[in-house]
Amino acid sequence: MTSNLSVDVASMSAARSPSKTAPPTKARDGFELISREPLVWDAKTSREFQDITYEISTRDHCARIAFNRPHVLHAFRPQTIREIQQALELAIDNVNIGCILIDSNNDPSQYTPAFCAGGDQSVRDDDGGYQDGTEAFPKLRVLDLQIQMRRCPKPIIAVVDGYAIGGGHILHMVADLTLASDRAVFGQTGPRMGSVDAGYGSTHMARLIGQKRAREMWFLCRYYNAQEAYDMGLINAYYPIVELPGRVAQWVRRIIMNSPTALACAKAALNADQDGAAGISQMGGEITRLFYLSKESQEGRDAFLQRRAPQFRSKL
Ligand code: 1HA
Repeated sequence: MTSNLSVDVASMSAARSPSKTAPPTKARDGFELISREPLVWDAKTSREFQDITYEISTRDHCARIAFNRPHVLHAFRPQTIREIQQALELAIDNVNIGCILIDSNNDPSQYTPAFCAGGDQSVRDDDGGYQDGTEAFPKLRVLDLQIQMRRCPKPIIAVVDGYAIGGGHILHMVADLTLASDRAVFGQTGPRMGSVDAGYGSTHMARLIGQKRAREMWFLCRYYNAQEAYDMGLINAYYPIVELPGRVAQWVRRIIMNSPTALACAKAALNADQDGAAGISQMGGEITRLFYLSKESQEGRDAFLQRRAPQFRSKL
C-alpha cells in the first residue's frame, strides 16, 4: 500500500498517546486526523462506458462508478444497470481496490443535481420490465444489481447529491454506507408511478428506518431532506456540498486502512440474517477462503493429489 502520512498518523495502533494518564477521548480513534484532500483518480480509465463513468484511484485504493445521464436526472435504463454491474465486477476483481463509490456526475449550471431518479420511465415496457433495445426481453435488471451489491465483499458507499428517488433511492439504501450533500432529497414514488420494489426496497428500508417510517415512505410517497434522512437512520452523514468530496475521501481513507478480510466478514454477517441461505453462503464463502489458507485444509488436497490417505491431525 502506498504510504500516506495522514493515514499512518490516524491509525489507532500507530498513534501512541504521549501520556500514560491521558483522559479517554473519542478523538483517540484518529478519524479527524485523516486527510480530506479530494481523492486522486488515475489519469487513464481502464474501461469506457456510455451511461456511467468508471475511475479508479491507485493511490487511494478506491473505485468510483458514477451515473452519467444528467439530462434525465440519472434515471437508469437496462444499459445503465448492465454497465454498473460490469464496473462493479472490475472493482471487485481488482485487489488494489478496497472501497467502491456509487456516485453521479453533476453540473448544477446545466441540470438539477441528482444521484438517480430511478427507472427511466421512457423505456418502461408494457411487457413487464424496462426495454431500451439492448435486452432480449424487458427486464427488471436493477434487482440483480442490488444482489450483486449485497454480495460484493468490499464496502460500497453511495454518494448522494440532489435527488435519490424511486429505484435510485433503493440503490443508496442497498449500498453499505450513504454520504450525502445538504441539498440531497430522498423518496419513493413507486405507488404514484405504478411501480413497487417489494424486495430490498421494502424489507431493507424497514430495517434501516423502522416499520412505521418505511410504511410512511411507501404509502405517502413524500420526500425527505438530508437532515430528516439522517434523523431517520437512512444515511450516515451529510455535509455542505463543497465539503462532500473531502469528507468522502476521509471516509474512504479510513476504510482502506482496515483489514479487508475483517470488513468482508463484517459485511457478510450484517447481511446474513436478512439474506437467508444466500446470506449464510456469503459468510460461508469467507470461512472457506480462510480455511483454504490452513495446513489442515491443504492436507486434504495434497493427499488426493499424492494418492494417499489424508493425515489431518498431523497438520493441526
Ligand atoms: O420502482 C422501480 C422498480 C421496482 C421493482 C423493480 C425494478 C424497478 C426499477 C425502477 C423503479 C423505479 O424507479 S419507479 C420510480 C421512477 N422514478 C420516479 O418516479 C421519479 C420521476 N422523476 C420525478 O419525479 C422528478 O423528475 C423529480 C422529482 C425527481 C425532479 O423533478 P424536477 O426537478 O421538476 O425535474 P423534471 O423536470 O421532472 O426532470 C428533469 C428531466 O429528467 C425531465 O426531462 P425533460 O422533460 O427535461 O426532457 C424528466 O422527464 C427527466 N426525468 C426525471 N426522472 C425521470 C426522467 N425521465 C425518465 N425517467 C425518470 N425516472
